[in-house]
Amino acid sequence: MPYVPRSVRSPVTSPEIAPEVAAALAAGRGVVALESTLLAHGLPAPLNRGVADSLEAAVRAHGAIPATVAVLEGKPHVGLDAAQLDRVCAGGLDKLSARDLGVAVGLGRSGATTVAATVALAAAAGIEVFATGGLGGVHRGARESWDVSADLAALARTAVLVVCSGVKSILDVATTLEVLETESVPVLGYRTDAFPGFYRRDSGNPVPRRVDSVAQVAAVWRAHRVIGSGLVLAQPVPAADELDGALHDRLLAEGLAMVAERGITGKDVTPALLGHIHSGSGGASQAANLALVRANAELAAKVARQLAL
Ligand code: PSU
Ligand code: MN
Repeated sequence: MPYVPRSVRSPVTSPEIAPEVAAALAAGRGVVALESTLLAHGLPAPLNRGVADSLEAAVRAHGAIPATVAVLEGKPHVGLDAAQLDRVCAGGLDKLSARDLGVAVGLGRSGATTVAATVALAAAAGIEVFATGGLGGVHRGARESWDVSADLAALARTAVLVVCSGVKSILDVATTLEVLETESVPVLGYRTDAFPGFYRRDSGNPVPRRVDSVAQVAAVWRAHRVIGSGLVLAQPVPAADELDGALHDRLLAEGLAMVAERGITGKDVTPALLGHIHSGSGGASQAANLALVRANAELAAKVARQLAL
């Protein structure tokens, strides 16, 4: 972060690191950061609590240590215990983007962290691999609304490798890819030539570069990370869990109309759209969401392990 005197310290740059995570970092083992907004604001309770466990288990199963991130009573945490995960999944937490971290600390609030906030805290803790579902990006209609996720700005200034299933299909995907190019964020397709569309395997856009092995990912990351920007490693939802295309397009169109009609803006847009798709698809979109996040956590663990070799 530029123009800040080195003597200035804050919990935002010195988060509380769980003992197991601190030990893994000290030993040079692979660690994967996980965000909490997808749990608290992207999925309903009590489903989200099981997802929290299954993501952490997926990371462990592939030889890395998970570190779920949140702010509790004004304290940023990297790595949560079971009771803290209960708290995150119980509801009522703020949705914290990067700009909200200082506000939450200063006012003693509790909140789940978005991609933008999570990568800031993960980087502060010394973690460079992160897994999520779908990145935030440029919203449809952003030419009027100026609604562009802070996730993009965070990737522009943070050296972190984000494993995701592309950007959320509720967004203007082509424009989001343009912004990632402008911000010097490389985009790699993992065993795909098509940039994934979150619930769908193909967003209709090509990936700038395809990779087929974790060793290739690690080689690119080792060379890129000194630049200071992040990297997107995009993996499509498993084929068996992909949401039906016609159903997806119908629910998305309905959701966009509902958001416009109700005047929903700002940070409430994404949860409202995901909620509409989840409730309208009879569980199919949730199944897709769970499958893709779990697969991303697994791939992130493999990358973190490779980087720790
Ligand atoms: N991935 C998911 N579900 C989610 C998100 C990602 O599978 O809910 C969250 C992430 O936390 C991401 C946020 O940072 O959506 C983007 O919100 P916004 O568009 O308001 O920036
Ligand atoms: Mn927004």
